[in-house]
Amino acid sequence: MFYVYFVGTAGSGKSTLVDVFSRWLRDRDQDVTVVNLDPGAKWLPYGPDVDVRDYISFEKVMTELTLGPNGAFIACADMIASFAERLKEETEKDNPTYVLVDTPGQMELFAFREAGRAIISTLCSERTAVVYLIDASLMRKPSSLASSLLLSASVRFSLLKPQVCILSKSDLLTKKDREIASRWFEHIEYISSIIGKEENPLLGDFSRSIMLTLTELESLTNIIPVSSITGEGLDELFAELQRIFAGGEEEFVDVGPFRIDDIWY
Ligand SMILES: Nc1nc2c(ncn2[C@@H]2O[C@H](COP(=O)(O)OP(=O)(O)OP(=O)(O)O)[C@@H](O)[C@H]2O)c(=O)[nH]1
Ligand SMILES: [Mg+2]
Repeated sequence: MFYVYFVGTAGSGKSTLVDVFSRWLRDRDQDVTVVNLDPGAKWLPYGPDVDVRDYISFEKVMTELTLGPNGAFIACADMIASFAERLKEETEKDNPTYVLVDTPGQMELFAFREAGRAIISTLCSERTAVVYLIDASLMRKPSSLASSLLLSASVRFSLLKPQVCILSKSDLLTKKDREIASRWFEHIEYISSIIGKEENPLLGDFSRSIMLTLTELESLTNIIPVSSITGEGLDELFAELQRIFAGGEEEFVDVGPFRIDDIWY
């Protein structure tokens, strides 16, 4: 059983890709279970096999705990972790080969809180990969791509799982966008020269520093352009996941939850 979590900023195309990729896999005779972890989802493009909304009502959490939407989302995120064992049982019931997990629009609730890591480790700590979506609309400037890559690296360091970075909604990419994305990794000098031309010199310096830091951290990996509309990149995404699950990418060593004692003693 292989778990794939789709993570990305709000509206980056996670749910649509989970829908399209699950159908793509099923067309290739793969057994797939789709899990929705977004308690606030009003509508989903797919019918989830396992749905966190069966356990938690976002509206109820808001009214009963008299919380605003952000507070309610945080409360829900922590509650989901306490249902993780039940979600796992439900997910494993049909013994699927692939489990595709759609995560909440408020990415930080899943990626940067302890609850997200707890859910991942309860469902299945090994044989897990993260697909990180960078919205193609953030590709308008090299500096936007730089900050998106930094966010992607933050998610990687927070969740400590092998990660595939994709440029979602690739049907919206211009020829120039594609050129920048494809050459980002190959020709650092070329990209530095593009960034240097940005109007605000501070942005240029900032982006260049981010890029060099990511290079040092070996966090610059290939970005796969993927479109849920044209189907571009789905085969490449699948191949990359296969490579990870076949053991092609080393996992970070998971040192478990952070404890303050670790610093002092
Ligand atoms: N052009 C284009 N639009 C897309 C693609 N994928 C998704 N969209 C559109 O982008 C919008 C957001 O898509 P969702 O799949 O709901 O994104 P999401 O990341 O699940 O959104 P949240 O859960 O609210 O964070 C919708 O209007 C989709 O139709 C794509 O590949 N190409
Ligand atoms: Mg969604």
